[in-house]
Amino acid sequence: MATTKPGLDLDLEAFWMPFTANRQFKANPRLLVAAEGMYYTAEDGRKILDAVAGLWCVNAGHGRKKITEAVQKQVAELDFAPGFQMGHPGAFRLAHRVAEIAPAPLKHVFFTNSGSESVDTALKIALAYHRLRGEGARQRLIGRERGYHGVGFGGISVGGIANNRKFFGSLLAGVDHLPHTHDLSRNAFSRGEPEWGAHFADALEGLVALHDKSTIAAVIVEPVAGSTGVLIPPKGYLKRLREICDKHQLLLIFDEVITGFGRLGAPFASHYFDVVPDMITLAKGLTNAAVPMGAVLVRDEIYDAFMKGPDGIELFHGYTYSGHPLACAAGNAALDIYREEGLFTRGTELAGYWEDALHQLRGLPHVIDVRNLGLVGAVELEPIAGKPTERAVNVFRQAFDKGVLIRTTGDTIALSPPLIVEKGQIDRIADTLRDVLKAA
Ligand code: PXG
Repeated sequence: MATTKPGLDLDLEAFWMPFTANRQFKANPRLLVAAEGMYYTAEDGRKILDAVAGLWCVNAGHGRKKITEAVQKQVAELDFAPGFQMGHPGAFRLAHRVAEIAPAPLKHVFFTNSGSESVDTALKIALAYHRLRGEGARQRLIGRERGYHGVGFGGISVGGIANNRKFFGSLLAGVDHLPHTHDLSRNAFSRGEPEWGAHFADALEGLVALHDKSTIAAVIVEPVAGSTGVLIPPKGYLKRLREICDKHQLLLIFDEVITGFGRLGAPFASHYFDVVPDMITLAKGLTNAAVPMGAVLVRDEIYDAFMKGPDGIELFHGYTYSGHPLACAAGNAALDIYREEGLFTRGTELAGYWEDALHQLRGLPHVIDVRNLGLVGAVELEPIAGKPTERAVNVFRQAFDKGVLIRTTGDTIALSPPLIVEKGQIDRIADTLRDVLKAA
Protein backbone atom coordinates (compact mmCIF):
# COMPACT_ATOMS: atom_id res chain seq x y z
CA MET A 1 0.00 0.00 0.00
CA ALA A 2 1.40 3.37 -0.94
CA THR A 3 1.56 5.95 1.81
CA THR A 4 1.55 9.54 0.69
CA LYS A 5 2.53 12.38 2.93
CA PRO A 6 -0.37 14.81 3.12
CA GLY A 7 0.22 17.81 0.90
CA LEU A 8 3.18 16.17 -0.80
CA ASP A 9 2.91 14.00 -3.87
CA LEU A 10 5.30 11.34 -2.67
CA ASP A 11 5.06 7.56 -2.43
CA LEU A 12 6.82 6.72 0.83
CA GLU A 13 6.41 2.97 0.50
CA ALA A 14 8.88 1.94 -2.19
CA PHE A 15 12.03 3.26 -0.53
CA TRP A 16 13.22 0.79 2.13
CA MET A 17 15.11 3.21 4.34
CA PRO A 18 18.49 2.27 5.86
CA PHE A 19 18.89 1.92 9.64
CA THR A 20 15.42 3.43 10.05
CA ALA A 21 12.22 2.43 11.79
CA ASN A 22 10.45 2.58 8.42
CA ARG A 23 6.87 2.30 9.72
CA GLN A 24 7.32 4.99 12.36
CA PHE A 25 9.11 7.30 9.98
CA LYS A 26 6.53 6.88 7.24
CA ALA A 27 3.74 7.61 9.70
CA ASN A 28 5.47 10.86 10.63
CA PRO A 29 8.08 11.70 8.01
CA ARG A 30 10.82 14.27 8.46
CA LEU A 31 12.05 15.41 5.08
CA LEU A 32 14.97 17.68 4.28
CA VAL A 33 14.93 19.53 0.98
CA ALA A 34 17.91 21.90 1.02
CA ALA A 35 21.06 22.71 2.97
CA GLU A 36 23.49 25.58 3.31
CA GLY A 37 26.26 26.23 5.79
CA MET A 38 25.18 25.06 9.24
CA TYR A 39 21.51 24.63 8.33
CA TYR A 40 19.15 22.24 6.64
CA THR A 41 15.83 23.39 5.29
CA ALA A 42 12.99 21.04 6.18
CA GLU A 43 10.21 20.35 3.74
CA ASP A 44 7.91 22.72 5.67
CA GLY A 45 10.45 25.53 5.17
CA ARG A 46 11.90 25.49 8.68
CA LYS A 47 15.66 25.98 9.11
CA ILE A 48 17.24 23.16 11.12
CA LEU A 49 20.63 23.68 12.77
CA ASP A 50 22.81 20.69 11.91
CA ALA A 51 24.52 19.49 15.11
CA VAL A 52 25.80 16.28 13.52
CA ALA A 53 27.33 17.33 10.17
CA GLY A 54 24.72 15.25 8.36
CA LEU A 55 25.97 11.89 9.60
CA TRP A 56 29.41 12.99 10.83
CA CYS A 57 30.43 13.77 7.28
CA VAL A 58 29.74 17.35 6.14
CA ASN A 59 32.78 18.69 7.96
CA ALA A 60 33.04 21.96 6.01
CA GLY A 61 29.33 22.69 6.21
CA HIS A 62 26.69 22.30 3.55
CA GLY A 63 26.43 23.51 -0.01
CA ARG A 64 30.03 24.57 -0.44
CA LYS A 65 30.24 26.39 -3.79
CA LYS A 66 33.77 25.33 -4.52
CA ILE A 67 32.81 21.66 -4.28
CA THR A 68 29.61 22.13 -6.27
CA GLU A 69 31.47 23.88 -9.07
CA ALA A 70 34.30 21.33 -9.14
CA VAL A 71 31.81 18.46 -9.43
CA GLN A 72 29.78 20.29 -12.10
CA LYS A 73 32.91 20.96 -14.13
CA GLN A 74 34.11 17.39 -13.76
CA VAL A 75 30.85 15.77 -14.82
CA ALA A 76 30.79 17.91 -17.93
CA GLU A 77 34.43 17.16 -18.76
CA LEU A 78 34.97 13.49 -17.82
CA ASP A 79 31.98 11.78 -16.25
CA PHE A 80 33.58 8.40 -15.73
CA ALA A 81 36.91 6.75 -16.39
CA PRO A 82 37.48 3.03 -15.85
CA GLY A 83 39.79 2.52 -12.91
CA PHE A 84 41.14 -0.91 -13.82
CA GLN A 85 44.28 -0.70 -15.98
CA MET A 86 43.32 2.93 -16.72
CA GLY A 87 43.45 6.15 -14.76
CA HIS A 88 42.59 9.83 -14.71
CA PRO A 89 44.58 12.70 -13.22
CA GLY A 90 42.10 13.60 -10.46
CA ALA A 91 42.55 10.27 -8.66
CA PHE A 92 46.34 10.56 -8.60
CA ARG A 93 46.11 14.17 -7.45
CA LEU A 94 43.71 13.34 -4.62
CA ALA A 95 45.70 10.29 -3.47
CA HIS A 96 48.86 12.42 -3.37
CA ARG A 97 47.16 15.13 -1.34
CA VAL A 98 45.55 12.72 1.14
CA ALA A 99 48.92 10.98 1.60
CA GLU A 100 50.49 14.41 2.20
CA ILE A 101 48.28 15.14 5.19
CA ALA A 102 48.48 11.57 6.55
CA PRO A 103 50.90 10.45 9.26
CA ALA A 104 54.34 10.10 7.61
CA PRO A 105 54.69 6.40 6.79
CA LEU A 106 51.14 6.04 5.42
CA LYS A 107 51.87 7.12 1.88
CA HIS A 108 49.56 5.02 -0.28
CA VAL A 109 45.85 5.36 -0.85
CA PHE A 110 43.32 2.79 -2.09
CA PHE A 111 39.98 4.35 -3.07
CA THR A 112 36.58 2.88 -2.22
CA ASN A 113 33.04 4.31 -2.15
CA SER A 114 32.16 4.14 1.54
CA GLY A 115 33.43 3.45 5.01
CA SER A 116 32.15 -0.12 4.86
CA GLU A 117 34.13 -0.78 1.71
CA SER A 118 37.20 0.85 3.24
CA VAL A 119 37.01 -1.51 6.20
CA ASP A 120 36.62 -4.61 4.05
CA THR A 121 39.49 -3.41 1.87
CA ALA A 122 41.80 -2.87 4.86
CA LEU A 123 40.99 -6.28 6.31
CA LYS A 124 41.67 -7.94 2.95
CA ILE A 125 44.96 -6.07 2.54
CA ALA A 126 45.98 -7.25 6.03
CA LEU A 127 45.31 -10.90 5.19
CA ALA A 128 46.99 -10.71 1.79
CA TYR A 129 50.01 -8.89 3.26
CA HIS A 130 50.74 -11.61 5.80
CA ARG A 131 50.32 -14.26 3.12
CA LEU A 132 52.82 -12.46 0.90
CA ARG A 133 55.27 -12.38 3.80
CA GLY A 134 54.99 -16.13 4.12
CA GLU A 135 52.84 -15.92 7.25
CA GLY A 136 49.57 -17.00 5.68
CA ALA A 137 48.43 -18.59 8.95
CA ARG A 138 47.81 -15.09 10.28
CA GLN A 139 44.14 -15.01 9.40
CA ARG A 140 42.49 -13.98 12.62
CA LEU A 141 41.04 -10.46 12.86
CA ILE A 142 40.51 -8.71 16.17
CA GLY A 143 37.81 -6.06 16.63
CA ARG A 144 36.25 -4.62 19.76
CA GLU A 145 32.97 -4.83 21.60
CA ARG A 146 30.78 -1.87 20.69
CA GLY A 147 32.93 -1.23 17.61
CA TYR A 148 31.24 -0.03 14.43
CA HIS A 149 32.99 -0.69 11.15
CA GLY A 150 30.15 -0.42 8.68
CA VAL A 151 27.90 -3.13 7.35
CA GLY A 152 29.95 -5.35 5.03
CA PHE A 153 30.51 -8.91 6.24
CA GLY A 154 34.04 -8.00 7.29
CA GLY A 155 32.88 -4.92 9.13
CA ILE A 156 30.07 -6.61 11.03
CA SER A 157 32.35 -9.53 11.90
CA VAL A 158 34.93 -7.30 13.60
CA GLY A 159 32.19 -4.93 14.79
CA GLY A 160 30.68 -5.31 18.20
CA ILE A 161 27.02 -4.35 17.97
CA ALA A 162 24.72 -7.32 18.54
CA ASN A 163 21.84 -6.08 16.37
CA ASN A 164 24.16 -5.55 13.42
CA ARG A 165 25.46 -9.14 13.73
CA LYS A 166 22.84 -11.51 15.03
CA PHE A 167 20.57 -11.58 11.96
CA PHE A 168 23.32 -12.36 9.51
CA GLY A 169 24.59 -15.85 10.11
CA SER A 170 27.99 -17.00 11.18
CA LEU A 171 29.97 -14.05 9.78
CA LEU A 172 33.75 -14.32 9.18
CA ALA A 173 35.42 -17.19 10.95
CA GLY A 174 38.23 -16.66 13.42
CA VAL A 175 37.33 -13.19 14.64
CA ASP A 176 37.74 -12.19 18.26
CA HIS A 177 37.00 -8.99 20.18
CA LEU A 178 38.67 -6.76 22.73
CA PRO A 179 36.51 -5.40 25.53
CA HIS A 180 35.13 -1.90 25.05
CA THR A 181 36.48 0.88 27.24
CA HIS A 182 33.28 2.50 28.49
CA ASP A 183 32.91 2.46 32.27
CA LEU A 184 30.69 5.13 33.76
CA SER A 185 31.31 3.89 37.30
CA ARG A 186 34.88 5.22 36.92
CA ASN A 187 34.76 7.78 34.16
CA ALA A 188 31.38 9.55 34.13
CA PHE A 189 31.54 13.25 33.21
CA SER A 190 35.17 13.06 32.08
CA ARG A 191 36.32 16.11 30.18
CA GLY A 192 38.33 14.85 27.23
CA GLU A 193 40.14 11.55 27.57
CA PRO A 194 39.18 9.62 30.71
CA GLU A 195 42.01 9.09 33.19
CA TRP A 196 41.18 5.49 33.92
CA GLY A 197 41.21 2.46 31.64
CA ALA A 198 44.47 2.21 29.63
CA HIS A 199 44.69 -1.36 30.94
CA PHE A 200 41.73 -2.35 28.73
CA ALA A 201 44.37 -2.62 25.97
CA ASP A 202 46.09 -5.41 27.88
CA ALA A 203 43.24 -7.72 26.91
CA LEU A 204 45.04 -7.92 23.56
CA GLU A 205 47.88 -9.78 25.31
CA GLY A 206 45.24 -12.20 26.55
CA LEU A 207 43.97 -12.80 23.01
CA VAL A 208 47.53 -13.33 21.76
CA ALA A 209 48.09 -15.85 24.55
CA LEU A 210 44.85 -17.62 23.64
CA HIS A 211 45.20 -17.75 19.85
CA ASP A 212 48.97 -17.35 19.42
CA LYS A 213 50.33 -14.41 17.49
CA SER A 214 51.05 -16.65 14.49
CA THR A 215 47.28 -16.81 13.81
CA ILE A 216 46.48 -13.08 14.17
CA ALA A 217 46.60 -10.71 11.20
CA ALA A 218 45.27 -7.41 12.45
CA VAL A 219 43.50 -5.40 15.11
CA ILE A 220 40.93 -2.80 14.07
CA VAL A 221 39.53 -0.09 16.33
CA GLU A 222 37.94 3.31 16.03
CA PRO A 223 40.24 5.73 17.89
CA VAL A 224 37.03 7.35 19.16
CA ALA A 225 34.01 5.09 18.73
CA GLY A 226 31.24 7.19 17.23
CA SER A 227 28.15 5.22 16.30
CA THR A 228 28.09 3.21 19.49
CA GLY A 229 27.73 6.21 21.69
CA VAL A 230 30.89 8.31 21.45
CA LEU A 231 33.38 6.30 23.49
CA ILE A 232 36.50 8.35 24.17
CA PRO A 233 39.64 6.23 24.64
CA PRO A 234 41.20 6.33 28.11
CA LYS A 235 44.54 8.14 28.34
CA GLY A 236 47.35 5.90 27.09
CA TYR A 237 45.02 3.19 25.77
CA LEU A 238 45.80 3.59 22.06
CA LYS A 239 49.56 3.84 22.68
CA ARG A 240 49.43 0.60 24.60
CA LEU A 241 47.49 -1.12 21.80
CA ARG A 242 50.20 0.04 19.39
CA GLU A 243 52.95 -1.37 21.61
CA ILE A 244 51.30 -4.75 21.91
CA CYS A 245 50.69 -4.91 18.15
CA ASP A 246 54.36 -4.09 17.52
CA LYS A 247 55.50 -6.75 19.96
CA HIS A 248 53.59 -9.45 18.07
CA GLN A 249 53.74 -8.04 14.51
CA LEU A 250 49.98 -7.52 14.36
CA LEU A 251 48.83 -4.82 11.97
CA LEU A 252 46.93 -2.01 13.68
CA ILE A 253 44.10 -0.46 11.69
CA PHE A 254 42.50 2.78 12.83
CA ASP A 255 38.99 3.21 11.50
CA GLU A 256 38.89 6.99 11.09
CA VAL A 257 35.72 7.20 9.05
CA ILE A 258 34.37 9.59 11.70
CA THR A 259 37.55 10.97 13.28
CA GLY A 260 39.29 11.79 9.99
CA PHE A 261 39.41 15.26 8.46
CA GLY A 262 39.55 17.52 11.47
CA ARG A 263 36.91 16.13 13.83
CA LEU A 264 39.30 16.14 16.81
CA GLY A 265 41.14 19.34 15.87
CA ALA A 266 43.90 17.55 13.93
CA PRO A 267 43.81 16.10 10.40
CA PHE A 268 43.43 12.56 11.79
CA ALA A 269 42.97 11.02 15.23
CA SER A 270 46.34 9.41 14.65
CA HIS A 271 47.91 12.90 14.85
CA TYR A 272 45.78 13.85 17.81
CA PHE A 273 46.78 10.80 19.87
CA ASP A 274 50.30 10.61 18.41
CA VAL A 275 49.85 6.96 17.55
CA VAL A 276 50.60 5.77 14.02
CA PRO A 277 48.67 2.73 12.84
CA ASP A 278 49.53 0.57 9.81
CA MET A 279 46.37 1.47 7.93
CA ILE A 280 43.67 4.11 8.29
CA THR A 281 40.18 3.70 6.87
CA LEU A 282 38.47 6.87 5.68
CA ALA A 283 35.23 8.08 4.06
CA LYS A 284 32.69 10.80 4.96
CA GLY A 285 34.73 14.03 5.31
CA LEU A 286 37.00 12.98 2.44
CA THR A 287 34.58 14.62 -0.01
CA ASN A 288 32.63 16.61 2.57
CA ALA A 289 29.97 14.00 1.70
CA ALA A 290 29.05 15.70 -1.57
CA VAL A 291 29.87 12.52 -3.52
CA PRO A 292 30.27 9.12 -1.84
CA MET A 293 33.89 8.08 -1.43
CA GLY A 294 36.10 6.13 0.94
CA ALA A 295 39.80 5.35 1.11
CA VAL A 296 42.37 3.23 2.89
CA LEU A 297 45.69 4.78 3.80
CA VAL A 298 48.44 2.18 3.78
CA ARG A 299 51.89 2.18 5.31
CA ASP A 300 54.87 2.11 2.93
CA GLU A 301 56.12 -1.31 4.02
CA ILE A 302 52.77 -2.92 3.29
CA TYR A 303 52.46 -1.36 -0.15
CA ASP A 304 56.09 -2.22 -0.92
CA ALA A 305 55.54 -5.86 -0.02
CA PHE A 306 52.87 -6.05 -2.75
CA MET A 307 55.03 -4.22 -5.27
CA LYS A 308 57.83 -6.75 -4.82
CA GLY A 309 55.56 -9.68 -5.71
CA PRO A 310 55.31 -11.32 -9.12
CA ASP A 311 54.56 -9.17 -12.17
CA GLY A 312 50.91 -8.45 -12.88
CA ILE A 313 48.02 -7.40 -10.68
CA GLU A 314 49.33 -7.07 -7.13
CA LEU A 315 45.99 -6.97 -5.28
CA PHE A 316 42.93 -8.71 -6.64
CA HIS A 317 40.52 -6.14 -5.26
CA GLY A 318 38.81 -2.95 -6.42
CA TYR A 319 35.48 -1.34 -7.23
CA THR A 320 34.03 -0.08 -10.52
CA TYR A 321 33.86 3.33 -8.88
CA SER A 322 37.24 3.32 -7.06
CA GLY A 323 38.58 6.84 -7.67
CA HIS A 324 35.44 7.99 -9.50
CA PRO A 325 36.12 11.33 -11.22
CA LEU A 326 33.24 13.15 -9.50
CA ALA A 327 34.30 11.91 -6.07
CA CYS A 328 37.89 12.94 -6.78
CA ALA A 329 36.75 16.39 -7.88
CA ALA A 330 34.73 16.75 -4.67
CA GLY A 331 37.65 15.44 -2.60
CA ASN A 332 40.19 17.80 -4.12
CA ALA A 333 37.85 20.77 -3.61
CA ALA A 334 37.08 19.70 -0.03
CA LEU A 335 40.80 19.51 0.78
CA ASP A 336 41.20 23.04 -0.63
CA ILE A 337 38.48 24.30 1.69
CA TYR A 338 39.85 22.49 4.74
CA ARG A 339 43.27 24.06 4.11
CA GLU A 340 42.09 27.56 3.17
CA GLU A 341 39.80 27.81 6.19
CA GLY A 342 42.07 26.04 8.67
CA LEU A 343 39.31 23.55 9.46
CA PHE A 344 41.62 20.72 10.51
CA THR A 345 42.65 22.71 13.56
CA ARG A 346 39.49 24.71 14.18
CA GLY A 347 38.29 21.93 16.49
CA THR A 348 41.22 22.68 18.79
CA GLU A 349 40.25 26.36 19.05
CA LEU A 350 36.64 25.55 19.84
CA ALA A 351 37.12 22.40 21.93
CA GLY A 352 37.15 24.22 25.27
CA TYR A 353 34.02 26.23 24.50
CA TRP A 354 32.29 23.10 23.22
CA GLU A 355 33.30 21.14 26.33
CA ASP A 356 32.00 23.83 28.70
CA ALA A 357 28.71 24.19 26.82
CA LEU A 358 28.03 20.46 26.96
CA HIS A 359 29.11 19.90 30.54
CA GLN A 360 26.61 22.54 31.64
CA LEU A 361 23.99 19.89 30.89
CA ARG A 362 25.23 17.87 33.85
CA GLY A 363 22.60 17.76 36.56
CA LEU A 364 19.60 17.83 34.23
CA PRO A 365 17.09 15.02 34.71
CA HIS A 366 18.26 11.55 33.58
CA VAL A 367 21.68 12.79 32.39
CA ILE A 368 24.11 10.08 33.52
CA ASP A 369 27.14 11.23 31.54
CA VAL A 370 28.51 14.01 29.38
CA ARG A 371 31.68 13.35 27.39
CA ASN A 372 33.60 15.19 24.70
CA LEU A 373 36.76 15.38 22.63
CA GLY A 374 37.59 17.85 19.87
CA LEU A 375 34.26 18.67 18.25
CA VAL A 376 32.59 15.44 19.29
CA GLY A 377 30.24 15.26 22.21
CA ALA A 378 27.73 12.97 23.86
CA VAL A 379 25.08 13.14 26.52
CA GLU A 380 24.11 9.74 27.89
CA LEU A 381 20.63 9.37 29.37
CA GLU A 382 19.28 6.87 31.80
CA PRO A 383 16.98 4.60 29.78
CA ILE A 384 13.26 4.47 30.57
CA ALA A 385 12.79 1.20 32.48
CA GLY A 386 11.90 -1.56 30.04
CA LYS A 387 12.02 0.81 27.07
CA PRO A 388 15.60 1.27 26.00
CA THR A 389 16.26 4.01 23.41
CA GLU A 390 12.82 5.60 23.86
CA ARG A 391 13.98 8.52 25.98
CA ALA A 392 16.69 9.44 23.50
CA VAL A 393 14.35 9.07 20.52
CA ASN A 394 11.93 11.46 22.21
CA VAL A 395 14.73 13.96 22.74
CA PHE A 396 15.69 13.63 19.07
CA ARG A 397 12.11 14.34 17.93
CA GLN A 398 11.66 17.30 20.25
CA ALA A 399 15.04 18.80 19.32
CA PHE A 400 14.09 18.48 15.64
CA ASP A 401 10.79 20.22 16.34
CA LYS A 402 12.79 23.01 18.00
CA GLY A 403 15.02 23.26 14.92
CA VAL A 404 18.14 21.32 15.92
CA LEU A 405 19.25 18.06 14.30
CA ILE A 406 21.02 15.65 16.66
CA ARG A 407 21.77 11.88 16.47
CA THR A 408 20.94 9.27 19.01
CA THR A 409 22.39 5.84 19.48
CA GLY A 410 20.91 3.72 22.24
CA ASP A 411 20.12 6.26 24.93
CA THR A 412 23.06 8.47 24.04
CA ILE A 413 22.77 11.78 22.21
CA ALA A 414 25.70 12.13 19.82
CA LEU A 415 26.90 15.52 18.57
CA SER A 416 29.44 16.36 15.87
CA PRO A 417 28.69 19.70 14.24
CA PRO A 418 30.31 20.87 11.01
CA LEU A 419 33.74 22.30 11.81
CA ILE A 420 32.57 25.75 10.70
CA VAL A 421 30.26 25.95 13.74
CA GLU A 422 30.20 29.32 15.55
CA LYS A 423 30.05 29.81 19.32
CA GLY A 424 26.51 31.16 19.11
CA GLN A 425 25.43 27.97 17.36
CA ILE A 426 27.11 25.85 20.03
CA ASP A 427 25.07 27.80 22.59
CA ARG A 428 21.91 27.16 20.62
CA ILE A 429 22.60 23.39 20.50
CA ALA A 430 23.22 23.30 24.26
CA ASP A 431 20.22 25.55 25.06
CA THR A 432 17.88 23.44 22.95
CA LEU A 433 19.08 20.26 24.62
CA ARG A 434 18.65 21.90 28.03
CA ASP A 435 15.05 22.83 27.24
CA VAL A 436 14.24 19.38 25.94
CA LEU A 437 16.04 17.49 28.71
CA LYS A 438 14.35 19.50 31.45
CA ALA A 439 11.13 17.90 30.34
CA ALA A 440 12.49 14.49 29.25
N1 PXG B 1 33.47 2.91 10.15
C1 PXG B 1 33.06 3.81 11.03
C2 PXG B 1 33.91 4.13 12.21
C3 PXG B 1 31.85 4.49 10.83
O1 PXG B 1 31.45 5.39 11.72
C4 PXG B 1 31.56 3.21 8.82
C5 PXG B 1 32.75 2.59 9.06
C6 PXG B 1 30.80 2.82 7.60
O2 PXG B 1 30.75 3.83 6.67
P1 PXG B 1 29.64 3.81 5.52
O3 PXG B 1 30.08 4.92 4.62
O4 PXG B 1 29.73 2.49 4.85
O5 PXG B 1 28.32 4.03 6.19
C7 PXG B 1 31.09 4.18 9.70
C8 PXG B 1 29.76 4.84 9.43
C9 PXG B 1 25.85 7.46 13.31
C10 PXG B 1 26.25 6.88 11.99
O6 PXG B 1 24.99 8.25 13.38
C11 PXG B 1 27.55 6.54 11.78
C12 PXG B 1 27.93 5.97 10.58
C13 PXG B 1 27.01 5.77 9.58
C14 PXG B 1 25.70 6.14 9.79
C15 PXG B 1 25.30 6.69 11.00
O7 PXG B 1 26.48 7.13 14.32
N2 PXG B 1 29.25 5.63 10.46
